[in-house]
Amino acid sequence: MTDAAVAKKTEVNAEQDLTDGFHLVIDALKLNGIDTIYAVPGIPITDLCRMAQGAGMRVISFRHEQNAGNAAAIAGFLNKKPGICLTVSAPGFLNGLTALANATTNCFPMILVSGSSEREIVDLQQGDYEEMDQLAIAKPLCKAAFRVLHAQDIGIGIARAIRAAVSGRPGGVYLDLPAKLFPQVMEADKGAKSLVKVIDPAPAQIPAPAAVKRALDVLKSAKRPLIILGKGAAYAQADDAIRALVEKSGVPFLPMSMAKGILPDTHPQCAGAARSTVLKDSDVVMLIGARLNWLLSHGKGKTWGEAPKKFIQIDIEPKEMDSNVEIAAPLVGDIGSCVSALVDGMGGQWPAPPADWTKAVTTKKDENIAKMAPRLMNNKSPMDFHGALGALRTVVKERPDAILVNEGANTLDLARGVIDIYQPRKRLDVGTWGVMGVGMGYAIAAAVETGKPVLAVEGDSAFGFSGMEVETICRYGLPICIVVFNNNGIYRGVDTNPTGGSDPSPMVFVRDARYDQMMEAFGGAGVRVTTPDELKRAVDQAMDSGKPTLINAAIDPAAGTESGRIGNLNPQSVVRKK
Ligand code: ADP
Ligand code: TPW
Ligand code: MG
Repeated sequence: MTDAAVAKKTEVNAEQDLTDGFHLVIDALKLNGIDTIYAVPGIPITDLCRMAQGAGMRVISFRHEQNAGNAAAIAGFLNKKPGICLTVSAPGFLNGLTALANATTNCFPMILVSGSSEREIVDLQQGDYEEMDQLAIAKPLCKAAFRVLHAQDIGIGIARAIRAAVSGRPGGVYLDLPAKLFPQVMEADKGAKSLVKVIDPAPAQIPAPAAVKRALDVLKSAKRPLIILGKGAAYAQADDAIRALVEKSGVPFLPMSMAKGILPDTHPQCAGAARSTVLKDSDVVMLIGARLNWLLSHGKGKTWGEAPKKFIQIDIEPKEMDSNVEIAAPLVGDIGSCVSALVDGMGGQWPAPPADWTKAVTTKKDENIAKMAPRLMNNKSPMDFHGALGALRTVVKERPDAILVNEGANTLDLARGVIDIYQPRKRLDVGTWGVMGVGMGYAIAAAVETGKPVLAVEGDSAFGFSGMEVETICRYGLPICIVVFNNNGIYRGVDTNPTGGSDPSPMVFVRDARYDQMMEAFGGAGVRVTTPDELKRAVDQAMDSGKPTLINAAIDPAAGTESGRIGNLNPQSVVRKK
């Protein structure tokens, strides 16, 4: 057909036998079971947002792309299928890119779909509207990056993006869709045939039997074994197999932050409250979906003590093995398959670890829990972190199916230790980068994807990075309760300007800021509390009502410590003049 004939046909007969790039993108996503898009609309994807909603997809429209991107990333983590973030070109794309890079770093599957300007103009750098070579910029920050130039390639492009995001080690994928693609018209039946339903997007990766045997031999040789569960284990959704392995082996387990709840923190074998002891004194450590990165002190040094260690590591990414120390028994495969193979290989009877080890761990853990208990029960005003967290710990105990989102420094590090988690994938936080700004994006996606109540525990600084999304929360009426730990600043609210000048210290904010009024501005509920009892009552009420709520919790500005629990990574001047 000539262009003129196509145009005529479009007008007359659009419904019956023509389709275009807009429809094909939507149809391709839907065909692959993707029903939600996290977006900020604008040229050239405005109509795509509108039409996706028209086609029955959930389109959650954000105030900033970074938050939409974080939402897509955590949706990917929760669902084991890529979350979709949709942005406009150059600035919108760049705003989404931080989230794409963060998703890749954390092994969360997401696809950043960005509209882009006209290729011919971009490549000659002739100054198009929002001109940028987005594909080239995205490439080093994600697992894979693709561009689709022709409507008939949309199906393949989306299929490749989905498979790249979820197969092997999951991660971020960039998909570049130039403005000109969307109105490209094609015959509807040809369009439908061009779509691809991805078959088995994340195929099982079965470990070799010899590798399974090697791992079991090393485990059996242990006098002081330890299992470390990472967020890869939470992602894998192999909860029953993991529980079987832990319980059959009798080995103490230590959950990394987002792996808390795969087995409840109150499980008798949980060694969370004896972390330093088990890291230092163990002799065989089985890592399941956890990397030996900075969060585990790279598997060496003081944290890991003098005792020689042997590591068994389960990971889908072969290159992860020996990344920091020698891995005595690498087990490459998907966690479900690897853990099931281990359980099968253990047979009917498996020797319990030496009782002196398990007893030592339990004793240490009970001691630490007992030491902490009175601090969590204090009802001081202004609150310290422990008093406030003691109240929230009870809330989560009473509402184990709620999802906890957590960011900040003291607010993060202390909450991680204090608040027990009882079910898998119920704790979402700053992850591998320790990044601030994931809070509202994660909270929104958690509510949208699961329909469960969300409790977001936020440092006042952390909250500020994505705080404008309270409007989004109110607009969609999401059951999210935000608690801002308001200590007037980053780490603490007591720093002063060393020169005595009128500028405040870079570490402090407006004193006693009314974050609660931000929520009220958009029709949600805002509450200010000053004691743990008030805090508990306010959170209970918010969670019972399901209404968007922000609780401004006044925390003693002097209570926190510099950098929370990772002060050791914070370089400080030794020749400070002021
Ligand atoms: P944490 O921060 O909790 O210690 P990491 O993000 O460092 O966890 O590690 C997660 C690991 O899990 C990554 O190395 C990733 O390759 C791995 N992983 C993710 N999904 C799977 C899976 N389905 N099977 C096996 N390994 C996985
Ligand atoms: C994207 C650096 C780490 S923690 C933090 C910042 C700015 C805020 C700590 O203050 P908060 O918590 O949230 O009030 P609290 O309870 O200790 O007072 N930019 C990014 N990521 C990081 N990690 C930083 C800056 C940082
Ligand atoms: Mg603070």
